[in-house]
Amino acid sequence: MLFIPTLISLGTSMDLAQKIQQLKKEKKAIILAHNYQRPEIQDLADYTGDSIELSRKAMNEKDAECIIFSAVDFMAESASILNPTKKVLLPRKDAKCPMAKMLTVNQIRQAKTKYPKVPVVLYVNTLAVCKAEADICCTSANAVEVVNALDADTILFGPDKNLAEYVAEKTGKTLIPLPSDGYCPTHLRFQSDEVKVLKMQYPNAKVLVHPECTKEMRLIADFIGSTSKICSYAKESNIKTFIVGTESGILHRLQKENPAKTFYLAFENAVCPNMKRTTPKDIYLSLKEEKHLIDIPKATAKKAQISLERMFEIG
Ligand code: CIZ
Ligand code: SF4
Repeated sequence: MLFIPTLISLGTSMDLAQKIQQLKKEKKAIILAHNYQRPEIQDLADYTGDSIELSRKAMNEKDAECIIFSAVDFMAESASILNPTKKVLLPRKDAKCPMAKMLTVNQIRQAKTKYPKVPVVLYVNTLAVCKAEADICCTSANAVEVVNALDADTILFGPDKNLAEYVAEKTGKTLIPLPSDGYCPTHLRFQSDEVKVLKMQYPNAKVLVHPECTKEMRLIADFIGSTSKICSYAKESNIKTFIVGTESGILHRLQKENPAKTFYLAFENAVCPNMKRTTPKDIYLSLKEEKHLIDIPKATAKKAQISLERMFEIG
């Protein structure tokens, strides 16, 4: 029962795949796909991973001049900030993360005025203009480490309230959520009751949950981690069956990397519509017409880069 609603991989036609390969060579391009992308996009990509893993891959690809970043807006922005000499293209302009939109520059500035000595930690799921206002960024893979490393007991943290709550539990620090109720609509849909039903069917299964899920999901989890950490946990574990609480796209990578293991999505409709906008045809058009170029004003990019680099110094 590996169920991904309406997203059965149809693959990419030979013709289209060949054209993409040809254009990739001509443009000295690489294709990076987030773990939540459609299976056929993951299969086309040079690398699949989480947003920062992918940005760092791009940094190591010295000969690449162009990066097709198949994901959502803030991820392509991070790749562009970290790879200022390369063209970064987001194949679908309308692939936008609703959680990233929940935080505005004004909200950050107001919070800074209200709490002048409190450091601002922003999850990478923020737009570049917001990253530019942060003291440091974090991902779901290193948020606990980043907050622990700061010489402060109270921290402004945004935009995901669930991640803030999880990091507060792990570090014992006070995290003030910014905004007060930021969330990922896809991860919010997971419910512990559905996991309990699956656990009855598969009593030996381990439950792997993303920290963007609610507390009731975290309480039922055997392991809480980012997509990259969920992938390494599944690979290293001796267990053969897993119930997974994150976006559906991850199942393709998990199954591909662990053919002898079985993965069940904790909620069948855990689909992020923005992550699923991009199709192989969009990748082709993006390469051919060099669209949509991420173009962040230099001053903003520079400040956002500092927030990201501070994170790398820790994590
Ligand atoms: O940064 C990423 O890639 C996100 C948002 C998800 C994850 O946990 O990998
Ligand atoms: Fe944003 Fe959630 Fe979609 Fe990730 S899964 S891109 S956090 S809406």
